[in-house]
Amino acid sequence: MIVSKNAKLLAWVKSVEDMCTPDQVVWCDGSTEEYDRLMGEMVASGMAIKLNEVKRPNSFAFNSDPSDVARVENRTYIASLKEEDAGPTNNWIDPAELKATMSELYKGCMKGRTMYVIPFSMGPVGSPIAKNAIEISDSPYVVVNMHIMTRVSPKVIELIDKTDEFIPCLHSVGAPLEEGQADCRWPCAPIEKKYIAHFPEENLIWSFGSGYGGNALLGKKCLALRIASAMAAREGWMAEHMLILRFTNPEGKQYHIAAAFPSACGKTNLAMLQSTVPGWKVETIGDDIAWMKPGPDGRLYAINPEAGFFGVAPGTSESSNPMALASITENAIFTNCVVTDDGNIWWEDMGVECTGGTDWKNQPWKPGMVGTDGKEIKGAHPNSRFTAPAAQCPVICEAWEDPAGVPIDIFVFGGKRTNTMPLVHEAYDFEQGIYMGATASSEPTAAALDLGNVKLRFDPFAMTPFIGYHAGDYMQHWFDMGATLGDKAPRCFYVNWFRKTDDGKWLWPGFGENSRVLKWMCDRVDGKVDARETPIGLMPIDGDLSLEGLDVSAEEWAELMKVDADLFRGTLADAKEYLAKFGDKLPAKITEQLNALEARLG
Ligand code: OXD
Ligand code: MN
Repeated sequence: MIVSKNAKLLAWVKSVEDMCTPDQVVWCDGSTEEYDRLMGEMVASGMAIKLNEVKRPNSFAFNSDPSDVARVENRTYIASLKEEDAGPTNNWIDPAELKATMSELYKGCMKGRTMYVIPFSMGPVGSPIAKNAIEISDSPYVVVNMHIMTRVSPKVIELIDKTDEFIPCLHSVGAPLEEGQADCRWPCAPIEKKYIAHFPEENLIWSFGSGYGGNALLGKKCLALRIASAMAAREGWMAEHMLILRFTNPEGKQYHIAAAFPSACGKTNLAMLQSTVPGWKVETIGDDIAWMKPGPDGRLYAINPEAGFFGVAPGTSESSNPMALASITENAIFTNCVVTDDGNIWWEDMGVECTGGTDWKNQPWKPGMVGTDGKEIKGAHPNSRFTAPAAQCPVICEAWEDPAGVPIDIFVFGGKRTNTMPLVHEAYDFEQGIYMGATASSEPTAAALDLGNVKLRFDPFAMTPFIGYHAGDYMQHWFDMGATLGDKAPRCFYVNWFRKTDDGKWLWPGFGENSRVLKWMCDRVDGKVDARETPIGLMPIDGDLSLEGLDVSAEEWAELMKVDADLFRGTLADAKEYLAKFGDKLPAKITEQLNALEARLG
């Protein structure tokens, strides 16, 4: 066991041990031996199910408690010293008060459990852009997931010993065991005791009560987005909820694209897209988070701080994302999916037949089963996930671990709109691009649709739940970055893959065909094609975005590209109402863009 010599780290670990009183403390090393040992222990305790070694080698399934299935935004806090620094998109509690409340909860919370000290790096170990951190957790499930999602290594301890710098992340499932008390399959605390707390001024994370995803794997949303976004604003870089991909043309010229979409818009699918444009190929660098800094040549360079994919399982199929399926053939973790009778894994819309198995609630299950309410019982939870090493993706880019990052040529923003937003439009300049990102919006899902009051859900830069400070200051930081980058700033585009006809038919085939839209963007960057000036931005001239071989008629294309000024004015009115909540923190440049757009719409 390699233990740090750093006084600050040792003191923190000791203070947590004293507060949480675990049975033992184990320093993790990220080794295969450690992974296998913990998986073995979890299989023995019944927490993990080992999948069939032939069908899904070295892979395991977990089922969470039915109350602990997703990020809990209403229990997530930005505890800045001043309330106004958290802003209207965050929950705020005074940090002293929150620490007092949580310290009470942490008292004795690891009794009967092992406290794991996990040294991890977000970004390649030792790279100047990477951050060293320690997660303390009492969940072995967290340890094995951190092995895949981050770089867990004793080298991180060496770096902390040398630099005296690390980000402390404390996590407990919040379920102490009394003497002789048997553990349950998925220990966690009730919702009112769950807290996902961030102290941005101290670069500190405290999480209590949940064992699931972003609530518990603290490197991801908590560190790489909430804490990192606050650090980035202070230090002049960017931490964004963006996929990163490399698009290479037949001559070998590379374009790097970073794209922000709210959940359920196909981010992982786009990151691993199979291009249908002859000779052009996509390679994946990241599917969720981008850290970006200006490089020595003044361009913006991006790295993926993560080491794995934590992807939504349902809907992942040979047709929607064959590369994701190929990434999870072995060495994967599945949470809240169906374990089939033959020991394989399954979820809804996987595109393969399932005759039955055990569902995410650990009950015997068959497709088509209906509950007492007459509704079909889903086998997998809608937020069920796979965890897989990024290196297993067949189209992972050779540069994905390059500490220097890749230079970003293009930013893409988007949301899910069945009307109003055309397939693609380009910003006149970077500042309009910021406006597009700041007003990115999606329609509410059918379940939430109130026909009397159809409102849009705004999700600036797909970052609403992940901005670790005031969202108005965050928007201003985008303008500041624009000023730093000047004419080297990426070109900005807005896409909408989800437009429908009045009778509800998708107008655009999506998936691999989205490569046609990316190619048009690259042609714009190279100055190979002109564009039409429209009130909302620059749009393709007919014929420049190839539709060859697609079942899209001229009328459908016209509909996909239509900008209805009345509908757009409606969106603008909703955007105004939304942006008003940022008060005097709303950058004046956003208002300028909004007014200019309004004037252009006439
Ligand atoms: C995710 C999310 O899990 O954005 O990536 O919710
Ligand atoms: Mn995400």
